[in-house]
Amino acid sequence: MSDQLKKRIKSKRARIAVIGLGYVGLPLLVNFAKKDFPVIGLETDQDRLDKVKRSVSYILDVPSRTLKLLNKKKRIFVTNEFEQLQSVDVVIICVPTPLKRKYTPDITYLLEAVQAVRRNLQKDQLVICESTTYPGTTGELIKPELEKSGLVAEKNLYLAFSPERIDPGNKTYGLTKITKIVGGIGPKSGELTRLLYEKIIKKVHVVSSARSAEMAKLLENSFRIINIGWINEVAMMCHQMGIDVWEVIEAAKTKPFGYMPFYPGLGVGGHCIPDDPLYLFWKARAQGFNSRFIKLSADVNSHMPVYVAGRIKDILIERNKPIREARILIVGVTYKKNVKDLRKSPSIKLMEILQALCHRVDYYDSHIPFLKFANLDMVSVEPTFKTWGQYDCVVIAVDHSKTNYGMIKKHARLIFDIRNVYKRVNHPKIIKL
Ligand code: SAJ
Repeated sequence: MSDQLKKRIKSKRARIAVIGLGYVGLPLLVNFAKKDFPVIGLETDQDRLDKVKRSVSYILDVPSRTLKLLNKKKRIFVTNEFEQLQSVDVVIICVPTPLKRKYTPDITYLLEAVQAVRRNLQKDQLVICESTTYPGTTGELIKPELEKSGLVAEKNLYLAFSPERIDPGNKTYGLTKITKIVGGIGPKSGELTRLLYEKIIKKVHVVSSARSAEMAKLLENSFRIINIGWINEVAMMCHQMGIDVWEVIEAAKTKPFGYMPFYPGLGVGGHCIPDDPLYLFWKARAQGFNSRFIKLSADVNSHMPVYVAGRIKDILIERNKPIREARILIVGVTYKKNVKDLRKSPSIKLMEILQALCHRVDYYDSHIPFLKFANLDMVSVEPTFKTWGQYDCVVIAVDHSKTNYGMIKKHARLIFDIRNVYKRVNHPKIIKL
């Protein structure tokens, strides 16, 4: 193993480059800088580079004041010049891994990042991939690409996979409090990676290979998509059977072991849960295994906006209001509560469906003052007491904590509560999922 690199990591003199300054990369860069490592952020988005330099955070979990402090101390340096990779000891890749089509990975960003690393690779560098990807990526794609440089993994090149586990907006579990899984392409790479992350994260869990680390991440996220799909199916089942699914969930939660609550809604949004499990589905199928659970849960979840639109139509018909004459207000358009992120938001899908069915669809979300997304170009309505009564149905789609649900309940004519914000309220004008 490179004793020199080991010493530099242990003494926190190792220069660390983070490629991709999004919700994973920026917190990582900041936490290494806080521990006095020399760090450099590589980012292709000029707006992000400008904002970091001006100490203006665009990531919920990184306060602007943290950037200001680190910039003042000249602890962070960001650039789009990938040649800077020639001067570092460690490179951590944190780029997006979206889907190309419904069940097909798009590793374009990852491949571009790895090729940039290869073009600037130096002897005894440690390269770590944090981007969620299918089992085998590190060994089958990243290793061969980097070895085109002539360097050899575990000899004069070190390579590992360590999945990001950020939960955006989670105030309890920030990056340094979430156990870090590490899987080296070999034992030397694993050991160097363990030493590195132990400098900023309380617990590091080392597994035998990069593939195990890649798979562990996908197990975590598939666990979520499957259980969310299941509870959404239970919600539809309970409605058909005249049972209150929310009461049933609260009852099941009283079991102190062997049960973990999930909640129905419009399906899954965000940068991870809709996509990551399908990386596993794709790879498993390529290796001859068809994961029915992943595909089924992805289909159930993506069906929810259609199901909810159908419920809205039924609710209005019961009140002699044809949906084509109806004015609908969607409250909450982000992909989950208390985050300012629209990526793959199911609320957007619901609004697109309703726009084709209703006379008018508006939205209110205090986090999103205006919406230019997909083929929507809208402005959030003002949350005045006059607003809510102007609509035939107000749909609570995302349960942001800041929304004034009391005012909505007082002035709205009809409410379709998808997230059970009115859990203790029994009123004929409040209909639940
Ligand atoms: N959702 C439900 N019902 C639930 C839980 C979630 O409908 O009971 C929906 C949310 O509204 C959202 C989607 O699922 O649209 C994903 O929610 P999430 O809570 O999984 O949050 P993400 O995608 O921002 O972050 C997740 C992490 N969250 C948690 O573990 C709580 C974690 O799975 C990963 O660290 C992260 O994805 C990632 O980066 O992979």
